[in-house]
Amino acid sequence: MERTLVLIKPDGVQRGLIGRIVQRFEDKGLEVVGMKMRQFPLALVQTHYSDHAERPFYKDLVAFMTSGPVVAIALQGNNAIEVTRGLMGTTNSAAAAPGTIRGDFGMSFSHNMVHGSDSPEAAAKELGLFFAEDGDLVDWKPCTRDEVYNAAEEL
Ligand code: IDP
Ligand code: MG
Repeated sequence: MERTLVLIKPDGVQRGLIGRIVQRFEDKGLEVVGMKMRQFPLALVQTHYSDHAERPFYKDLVAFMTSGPVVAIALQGNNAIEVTRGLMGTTNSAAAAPGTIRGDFGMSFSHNMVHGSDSPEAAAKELGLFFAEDGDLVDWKPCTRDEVYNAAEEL
């Protein structure tokens, strides 16, 4: 199964959306295998967004992401990266489709409540930044897994 990193950004935490955002992922059948809340250090957030270092919004982005508490979540499932990005919606919340997290809860490009890894390489990098391999991630099998998936086809 694939793993991906989700961040609930400071706007999502401040607006009291942690529960409703996590609910979306649980409802879909994604499995939570790690979760921590921190005001993460600047160096970590800069490394996390290093691919965007040359973009005009980079400085504001890292300032925003270190301005308050963030919830980091490790999710697991078949095709978890793409499924998670689909649940999040497009980057600009105002244009994101209804039914997605950004489409249902937001109006902003930058205050768009959630981050999700966009490739297997990014997921590996980002999970490694936010979670220690030894101890921070939990290997477990939800008792619902054999119902969420058709084991004959998908597991
Ligand atoms: P993503 O979060 O949908 O993957 P990225 O292009 O990876 O979007 O950008 C990272 C984050 O930077 C976005 O989630 C958003 O918060 C911010 N961002 C991206 N593009 C813009 C922009 O044009 N204006 C303001 N903020 C932006
Ligand atoms: Mg991105």
